[in-house]
Amino acid sequence: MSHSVLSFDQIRTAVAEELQAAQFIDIHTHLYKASLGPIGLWGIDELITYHYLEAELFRFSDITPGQYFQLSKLAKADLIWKTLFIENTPISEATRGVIAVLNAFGLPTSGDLTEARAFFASRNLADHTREVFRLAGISEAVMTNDPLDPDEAPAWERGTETDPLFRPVLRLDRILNKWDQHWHILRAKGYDVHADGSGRTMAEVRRFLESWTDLISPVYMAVSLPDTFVYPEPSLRVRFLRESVLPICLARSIPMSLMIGVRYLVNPELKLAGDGVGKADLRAVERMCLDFPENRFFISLLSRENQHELCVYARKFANLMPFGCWWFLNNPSVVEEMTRERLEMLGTSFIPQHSDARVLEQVIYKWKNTRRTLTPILASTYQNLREDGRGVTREDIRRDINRLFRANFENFILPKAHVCPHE
Ligand code: FIX
Ligand code: ZN
Repeated sequence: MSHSVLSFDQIRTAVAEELQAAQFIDIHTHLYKASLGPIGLWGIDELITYHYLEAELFRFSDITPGQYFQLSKLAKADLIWKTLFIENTPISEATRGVIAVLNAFGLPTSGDLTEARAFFASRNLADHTREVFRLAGISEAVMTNDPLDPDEAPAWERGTETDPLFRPVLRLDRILNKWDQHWHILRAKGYDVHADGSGRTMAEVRRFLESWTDLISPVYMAVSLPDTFVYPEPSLRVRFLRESVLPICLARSIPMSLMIGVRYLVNPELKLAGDGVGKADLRAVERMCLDFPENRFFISLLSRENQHELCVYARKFANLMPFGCWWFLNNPSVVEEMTRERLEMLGTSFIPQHSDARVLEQVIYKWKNTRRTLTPILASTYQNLREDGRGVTREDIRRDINRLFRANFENFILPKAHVCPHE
């Protein structure tokens, strides 16, 4: 295969083509494999009632959240469509995303939702999912699986089919952040746990997590944490992390994903759309990486103000893998800043993006946007390299894109002994 050096002007086209051709791994989503039952969201009415769009609706419409949440799903979607897509121009990231999905299926992007509803109603979910992944250019999506979710857990306990398009994750928010509301569920399942963490609580939570690790084989464990997260501190959350969670992650060679910086329900009336953002104290990440040098940590932070210091910490700790432009950061203007500083400080040793998709078809626009935003960033980076004296080939670009969007994740979730030395 020719390894010819690209000209300055050929680089951008080569980057665009290689990004388009590459199949990405979407390392954090809220999508579900079909055998978990009807908890997975898909179709036009779910796309339009995405909580990002609900937040935007209340800025344009006089309807109150209380009135809105009384409406049926179809009525909510009709109101959002009329308000954000007809009476106003859909130029925000989330509204434009719905347009991109409709366009990807050749559906009208104006008028009413009749044709779109008929289209999605006609789709077979398994075939539709494969088509959506093809359009998005992803080979698999990593789920968010909650062992204490009453809508999800029973399906896992009854037994589910493995689906190569979806990878499981054990999500721990109900244990680590809401123990007071959930300890009794573990007790009812026969685990000798207590509200105050006394007695055999830590060992029993470890036993519960070990049983779920055996049941679902998660590729990592995960938790979202508030901007106020502190480590170390004399809290139950930190005790669970130190005595239950991280020891299992180490024993099973499973990374821990910490997603830090949420200010939960700053406006409770907005429900899922009510969360805000706060700058976190990353000395917590520093100490965890130091205290648990054999553990591996995926880290995603919600505050733009935390991003540069996260790059610095990633240069200090090889067991720290920065990933994604999370939630309020997943907008081209911020993605550009974050990706440029990561490339400048980390080379290709990070994971640029995840979709966080909650509705199946969102992966189409979220990954289209990622390719569109990253093309000029990667191209200018390679052009600088060329000008500084090292030619760039298409094979370089292909290898780097594979590392950014596949190999960094695949290697990080593999037991340490299995990492291929040349990767
Ligand atoms: O904690 C999380 O996984 C967050 O991504 C979600 O809670 C959040 O609502 C979301 O979907 C952001 O994109
Ligand atoms: Zn998420």
